[in-house]
Amino acid sequence: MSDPNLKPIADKVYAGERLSAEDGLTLLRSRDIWTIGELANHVRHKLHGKTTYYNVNRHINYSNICALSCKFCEFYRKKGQDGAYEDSVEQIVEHAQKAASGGATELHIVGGLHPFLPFSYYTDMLRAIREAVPAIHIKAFTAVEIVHLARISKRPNDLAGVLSELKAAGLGSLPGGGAEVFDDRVHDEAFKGKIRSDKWLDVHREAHKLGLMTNATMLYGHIESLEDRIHHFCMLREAQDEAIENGYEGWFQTIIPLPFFPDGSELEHLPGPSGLDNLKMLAVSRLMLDNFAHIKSFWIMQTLEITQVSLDFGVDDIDGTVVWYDITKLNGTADASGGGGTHQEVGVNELRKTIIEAGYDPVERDTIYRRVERDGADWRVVEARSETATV
Ligand code: V47
Repeated sequence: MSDPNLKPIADKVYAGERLSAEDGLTLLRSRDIWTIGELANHVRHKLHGKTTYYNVNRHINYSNICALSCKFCEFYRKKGQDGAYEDSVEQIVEHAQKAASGGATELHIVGGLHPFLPFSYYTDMLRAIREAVPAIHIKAFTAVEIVHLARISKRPNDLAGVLSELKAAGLGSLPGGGAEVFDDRVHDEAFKGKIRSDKWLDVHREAHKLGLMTNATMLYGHIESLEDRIHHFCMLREAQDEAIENGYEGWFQTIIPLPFFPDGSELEHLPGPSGLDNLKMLAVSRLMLDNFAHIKSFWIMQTLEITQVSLDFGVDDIDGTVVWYDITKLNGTADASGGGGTHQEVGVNELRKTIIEAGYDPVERDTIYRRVERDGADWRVVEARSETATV
């Protein structure tokens, strides 16, 4: 241990005690990446041993037209602007059918806050997918979109009603997007107009009460401080405590820390986080979120290489085969066309190889972490979901 400040924190981790916000800050300020990794790895092994989860999924970004203009976002366009698009329900069903015939167990569907599409577009989309490909899990709409849907369906205060209607139409769970960083200063500077943390957490609370599982994210490495990052972890941990203590039927399954990609955004002048920062954030997520079962690396943003190393730094979960991704564009080798673009796909064999090479055991899961057995594009769930939030 090269940083003696980490000794009392290590004692707590080995004793299974909860870390304080101060501890979190000490970890983020420390340059002793190996000790931080070792501590996170200890917790990871205690919870999951050598198991590393991955899933076969497809991301669908149904429209990039957005009423908001978040400074960190290179994805949004205004209606009529060059590059703006919106998929019809038929086009989305086509994507879903392709995904299903390729063996996907999950569709991850999100888009901008479209100013003109009616609420029925969203329920029609869910119903049409459900009818065309009944076995596939639909994880869709961030909390930001849910609040938008509540507004356009003229019931801004009835989040439970909106979520129930979406659930009845086929919604299976909520993704973790749109959380950004839970801080009002950062909110007002970088994504003013978007919902604040209280609303984001309200949506997830209502979803949990309805038995919908949800995920969480944090977008870091832009204008937030280290204190803001820790505050974000603490708010998520509290919200998860609430779900557990009240026996809600849903809860947070995983956090996906998202490193900021500056290219093409209004914050392009910022450098974005380094590989070391990324590893540290994944590890500190594992250490601070003691009531979250999983820490997920989204390889699209972390790269497959950092993802592989991160399995020794607290990560037990990798998203996924992905296929197409519009929100950030890689200029690396993952693009099938050889350049930057939105086709970002990794095959199951490559994902498994990445995990095995790192010394871990790959386990395919569905969206709610049940084990999946696969024969090519055919798959079936072979294990029931674990009953508690942390295992
Ligand atoms: O909400 C936007 C972020 C999120 C940029 O729930 C950016 O399983 C980096 O939430 N640089 C969408 N990030 C991605 C997301 C996600 C991904 C994988 C799995 C899950 C899950 C959720 O991407 C947005 C926003 O926070 N984002 N712009 C950017 N320039």
